[in-house]
Amino acid sequence: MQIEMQKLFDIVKEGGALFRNREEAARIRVKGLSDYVTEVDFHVQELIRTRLVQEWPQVQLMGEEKDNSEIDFSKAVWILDPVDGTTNLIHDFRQSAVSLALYDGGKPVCGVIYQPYTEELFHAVPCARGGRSKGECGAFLNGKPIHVSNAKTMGESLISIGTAPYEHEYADRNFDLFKRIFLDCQDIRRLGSAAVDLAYVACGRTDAFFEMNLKPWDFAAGRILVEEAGGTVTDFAGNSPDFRKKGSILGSNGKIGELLVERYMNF
Ligand code: 2AM
Ligand code: CA
Repeated sequence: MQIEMQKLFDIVKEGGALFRNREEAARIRVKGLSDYVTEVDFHVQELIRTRLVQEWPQVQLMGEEKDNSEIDFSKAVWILDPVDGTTNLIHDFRQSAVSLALYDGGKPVCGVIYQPYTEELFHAVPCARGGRSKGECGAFLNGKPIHVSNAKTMGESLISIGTAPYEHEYADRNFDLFKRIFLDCQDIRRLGSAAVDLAYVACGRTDAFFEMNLKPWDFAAGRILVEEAGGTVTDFAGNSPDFRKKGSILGSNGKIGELLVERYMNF
């Protein structure tokens, strides 16, 4: 299927502009432990859903704030997180993004991550699939090609972690892992948005990012970005993740991901 990327950019930017509504960001519902949704999340999803249906009426939508039980993954499906980094949004911490990916027949077609605070728009179109979308293939930040870092050792790596705050039963295991990695790398970061984390790996700001049990909309677009920027995205055992399911995600420049799996993640 053919997607005109500029249309998609306009849609995610329109959605991202709604992040600045502090009144709506203060209207919060608790979905689970450390798992929140605000009026902004619903508003952004509804706006983007409406626009996508206008442009591509045949494509299904999987979205964080809707029921997804009827999705047929053998056909085209948008995977949308209207606000990735909702806790950050609530605190006006300014590290949140719209994350939107398109998969068709189980294959990635394109991914877009838009960070409205910095007006940074990351996008990727897989080259291996023969340019299914109009425009160039590869990974880009505001239209310029991006690439993962060249870091080859732990000592030169800045590593972004995800704390899985909604699953405290893994806290001991997670923080033990963070400590072992922290002692060997340059430093660690905790941004609070898996989509932004993966976009930062894709453009080489960090060398790796990992978090347990992410949902498809947290990583669907970021995965395409990292892979098209020359990196890898796996689970903690180094295997390819299933974009339809919840799972642990490790995105990296390739080399640092290999080191993390070999030396630290073999619990
Ligand atoms: P969100 O802000 O869209 O909810 C933070 O640790 C990362 O985990 C964010 O990308 C966040 O996305 C995601 N997240 C929050 N709650 C989650 C849950 N219950 N399961 C999986 N990922 C979650
Ligand atoms: Ca979300």
